Amino acid sequence: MAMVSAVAYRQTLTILLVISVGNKAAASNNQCKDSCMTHWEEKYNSCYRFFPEPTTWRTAEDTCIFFGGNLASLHNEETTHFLIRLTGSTSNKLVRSWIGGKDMEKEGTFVWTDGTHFSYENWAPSKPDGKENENCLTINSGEAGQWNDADCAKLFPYICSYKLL
Ligand SMILES: [Ca+2]
Ligand SMILES: [Ca+2]
Repeated sequence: MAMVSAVAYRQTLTILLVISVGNKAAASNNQCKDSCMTHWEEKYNSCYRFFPEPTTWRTAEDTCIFFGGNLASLHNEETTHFLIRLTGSTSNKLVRSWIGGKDMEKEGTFVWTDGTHFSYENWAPSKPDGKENENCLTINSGEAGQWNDADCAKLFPYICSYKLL
């Protein structure tokens, strides 16, 4: 178990290092925090970026934290439509992706990792259905934009966001 964790940790560091090197130029050109960094898109005063590389939910959240944000939280239909487009999803092609909802602390009580209020919900029919085995939220399951709880160890692309100051 300890070895598995160590390997996962090293993989995380490697991923972060690669992302870090790739974004260094972009970050240094964005001293002002009133616009989004290169590769990030603005919506409602937050910046969003889709990461297509499938990872575990925890690694995804850690990567988002590295960029000063969290996995995306959702609070309205407009942002849902925005994220459908950002992930390249259509009614015929669903790109199931991690977002920041979790219920591992208390089964059935979902919270957002960015600390915002969990009020808007967009579950696919008969979801959530995973009980204690599925404690992490994905978008684009069932229909585009709809949510499904998933095993946090599964590998999916993910969406990070951070708030503009
Ligand atoms: Ca659960
Ligand atoms: Ca499920």
